[in-house]
Amino acid sequence: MRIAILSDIHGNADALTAVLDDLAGRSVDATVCLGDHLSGPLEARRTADMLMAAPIACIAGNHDRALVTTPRDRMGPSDAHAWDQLSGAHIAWLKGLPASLTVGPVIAWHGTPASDLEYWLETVEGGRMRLADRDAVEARAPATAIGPSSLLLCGHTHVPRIVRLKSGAVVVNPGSVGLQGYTDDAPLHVMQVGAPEARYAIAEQRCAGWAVVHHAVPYDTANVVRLAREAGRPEWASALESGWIA
Ligand SMILES: [Mn+2]
Repeated sequence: MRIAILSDIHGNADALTAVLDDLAGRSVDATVCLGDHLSGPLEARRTADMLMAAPIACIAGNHDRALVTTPRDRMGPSDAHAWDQLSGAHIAWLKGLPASLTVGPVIAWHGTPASDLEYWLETVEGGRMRLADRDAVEARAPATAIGPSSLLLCGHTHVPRIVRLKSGAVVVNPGSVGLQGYTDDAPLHVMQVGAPEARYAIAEQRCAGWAVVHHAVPYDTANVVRLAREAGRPEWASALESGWIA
């Protein structure tokens, strides 16, 4: 089995286009997308139209959940910007997204099995993100239904990683298609990849385990950087342009 893993597009239709073009030259059995598809100061409508038309199995992220559960006047700026572009059909699609999905030995979540807001493989410390301690990673894993050949997928943190559990199962975060840096609060921290390329991963099952390849796909960021600036989001513009938070 060979599976393409996308996550955290955040309305960046140009990055998604580059990833799908890159994928078109490779052969996979399935493509999954791990949520936070639309929120941000970019092109939510165009992104939703692309995802709804593509043979991609999508799950909901915390921002997708917020778009269908939070009143417009209580949304953050990223959710509100996306909401204003969406039609009833887009909202209906969002409402139908599951919180997790299983494809053979592959199980996908946005954050952890318990929460779409929790970081699985990272810990925030001193305002930065680092690889979580081994016990913390194990504690966040599902207690049942995984085995040594399981491939467990998560997104949400935008940090590409491969972590092997004591059970032999592998946890993969493909990184983010659309946004290579952000700041968040509670607690305040910065995430930055340090390069602007769109990220995704391909995992292939072999006798000895999963062979995982992380891809970094360059694309023309001029359009999304302009959109972020026009929306008054200089932090987004910086992350989109460079992968760093200025
Ligand atoms: Mn998220």
